[in-house]
Amino acid sequence: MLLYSSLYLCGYDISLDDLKNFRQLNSITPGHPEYGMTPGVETTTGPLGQGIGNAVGMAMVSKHLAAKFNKKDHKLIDNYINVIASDGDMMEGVSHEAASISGNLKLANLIIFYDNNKITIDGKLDLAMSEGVAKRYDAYGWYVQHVKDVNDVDLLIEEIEEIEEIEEAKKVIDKPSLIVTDSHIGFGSPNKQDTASVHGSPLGEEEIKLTKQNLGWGYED
Ligand SMILES: Cc1ncc(C[n+]2csc(CCOP(=O)(O)OP(=O)(O)O)c2C)c(N)n1
Ligand SMILES: [Mg+2]
Repeated sequence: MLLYSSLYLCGYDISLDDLKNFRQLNSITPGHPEYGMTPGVETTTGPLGQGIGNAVGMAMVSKHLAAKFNKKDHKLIDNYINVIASDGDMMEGVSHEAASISGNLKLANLIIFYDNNKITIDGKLDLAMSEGVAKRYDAYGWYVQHVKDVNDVDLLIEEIEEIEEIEEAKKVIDKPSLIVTDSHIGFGSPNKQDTASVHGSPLGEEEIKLTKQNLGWGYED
């Protein structure tokens, strides 16, 4: 929904009705985005870890094109590949291999934001994983930073102004970057925040009301 709503706000050919049809059969806003189905969706995702594999491929291509076409005073290719990845992405083997080779290739144009909400579809993350992801990426040769609470907007602004994780990440020219961002799934929902039940199901009418109250959200729609 973050992807689709961002595309909608950026003027892509996606309507409010398409957003309301999120995750419905035959809608152009399926739970797993698909290349060729939705304007602005440039790669198919869904299998956990695959997005990290895609991103590493994109970062490699970008580096290759830069090496081929950039001139000393004219940088035609200088883009970054920004990724939002989840606990499940960090679990999957494909992401381990992709992260390893991108450390080896020093893909400094790659920045992964790890949504460290410690919840998966099955429940608490430690049912299945308790490793130190940050240390693992450090060992692969990544530049690792930490944002303590992305849902605390004041703290986030303060931290970003203070440490400027993103600018900092861009200054590192010989390592890909991992920014571990601690977060709460279902933020603001009094009964469902930090639970697996909010991973893919709608909150429900009553809980939406309570969440809006809790967040001081004055709109009815
Ligand atoms: C390879 C693979 N295995 C299983 C699934 C099914 N699945 C979808 S989401 C998910 C885990 C969700 O947890 P997380 O990645 O932490 O996302 P969050 O709920 O925190 O947004 C699983 C196992 C999948 N999409 N891909
Ligand atoms: Mg999670």
